[in-house]
Amino acid sequence: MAATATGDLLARARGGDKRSIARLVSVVENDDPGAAEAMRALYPETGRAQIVGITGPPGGGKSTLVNRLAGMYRERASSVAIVAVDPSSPFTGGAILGDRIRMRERFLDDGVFIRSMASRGHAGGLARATARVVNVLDALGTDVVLVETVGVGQEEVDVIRVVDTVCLVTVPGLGDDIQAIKAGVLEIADVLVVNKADRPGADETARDLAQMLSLAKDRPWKTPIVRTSAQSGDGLPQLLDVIDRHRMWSRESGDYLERRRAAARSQVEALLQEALLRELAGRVGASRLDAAVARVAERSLDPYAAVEELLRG
Ligand SMILES: Nc1nc2c(ncn2[C@@H]2O[C@H](COP(=O)(O)OP(=O)(O)O)[C@@H](O)[C@H]2O)c(=O)[nH]1
Ligand SMILES: [Mg+2]
Repeated sequence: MAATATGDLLARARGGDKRSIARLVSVVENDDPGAAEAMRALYPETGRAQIVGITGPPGGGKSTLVNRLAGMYRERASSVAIVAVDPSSPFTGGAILGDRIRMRERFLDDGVFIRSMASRGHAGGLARATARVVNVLDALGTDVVLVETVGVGQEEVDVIRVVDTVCLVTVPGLGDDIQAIKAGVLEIADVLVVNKADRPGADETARDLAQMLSLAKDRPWKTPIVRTSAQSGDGLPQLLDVIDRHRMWSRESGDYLERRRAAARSQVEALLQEALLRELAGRVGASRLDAAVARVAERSLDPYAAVEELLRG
């Protein structure tokens, strides 16, 4: 996109034009031409939105919860955005599209912006694309950004790192699945949600989670466990309350700044890595690289020696 075109798009998006916001979000999400210029213009205005993450295994009721939360936040804020991220899907389709249509039906509300993202061809990975999208929404004055992501693996953990408060959603009777969640995600959860608490077994699940927390290493924030029924709305005010409490705690304790610093570091380091790799690849040259790779494949050179040789020039 030409510089003036990006400028025009920015101006319209800042003016609140929904189609321009959607367009701008796409440009930045896909790292299309104009993305760097847009980010440069918008970045100084980021840092104001409350960013809440909802993660957990599929089917736990995350989308239902996010819909409810969006409605509740809308009662006290003029603009709310939902970013639904599905790292397990190679394209935006299937379940997530269904979610989006259901959400659209619910929100004919102009104050709610909805975007779904899958892991299709994002420059620098889905986590960074999510960070860029959240930054744009933040800079455009969105009060609350809700990030929903299917969570179990590393990419999902990376996605959720962009938020201020991480809510991990489980359901009664997960049994061994709770053990699976434990590994990667439990330590980054700020709030544990036992959703579908209208079903039997919610108390046991809450107890299991409390026990797992007691075994985890001590952290200054004591992770609360909230029982909800996203369907009926039971427990939702309590969840909102706990998210607010975490926000206040993290601001007062400085945890918030630490997190933002870590996020900034990973963003800069990732870009630096890309830039260095590009520069080095240019210096080494494709033919020398190919020749070294061929020798490594033939076992006449080991990979370490190959790198040393290539860097020596
Ligand atoms: N019984 C019960 N069902 C729920 C609750 N919340 C969501 N569901 C249902 O669980 C299914 C999966 O919900 P969804 O929000 O799509 O889950 P997601 O995959 O985590 O986003 C849907 O059929 C929901 O209607 C709840 O609190 N209680
Ligand atoms: Mg969902």
